[in-house]
Amino acid sequence: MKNIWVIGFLVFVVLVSGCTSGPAEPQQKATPPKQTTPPPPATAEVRIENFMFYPPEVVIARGGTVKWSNKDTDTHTVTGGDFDSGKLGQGQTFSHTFNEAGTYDYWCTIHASMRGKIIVK
Ligand SMILES: [Cu+2]
Repeated sequence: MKNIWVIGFLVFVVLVSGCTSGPAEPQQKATPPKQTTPPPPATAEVRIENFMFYPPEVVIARGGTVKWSNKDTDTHTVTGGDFDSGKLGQGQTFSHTFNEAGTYDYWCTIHASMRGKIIVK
């Protein structure tokens, strides 16, 4: 009767070693869950309202266009290092396309406290 156990043990050893030392199969590596961060949008809109740019920070894809709309009755500008809307009256809009990745700070030349940022990825 003891032999049954020995044979069983041997079978077990063979099975286990067969599993671990068999032909190398492509290893199924446990991949971490894919990041589901959506790509930045190609366009974005910024409202100029109550002497603020909203949202104050916008992320867009490279080659994307941002459109600003002045909702205030006061005149504002959208002015950055290499773009300038000039004076925007109430209801006027300005669009700029960003072809280079980077961070673009901009402001209103009339109201020093008005600042915004475009991040191009
Ligand atoms: Cu302004």
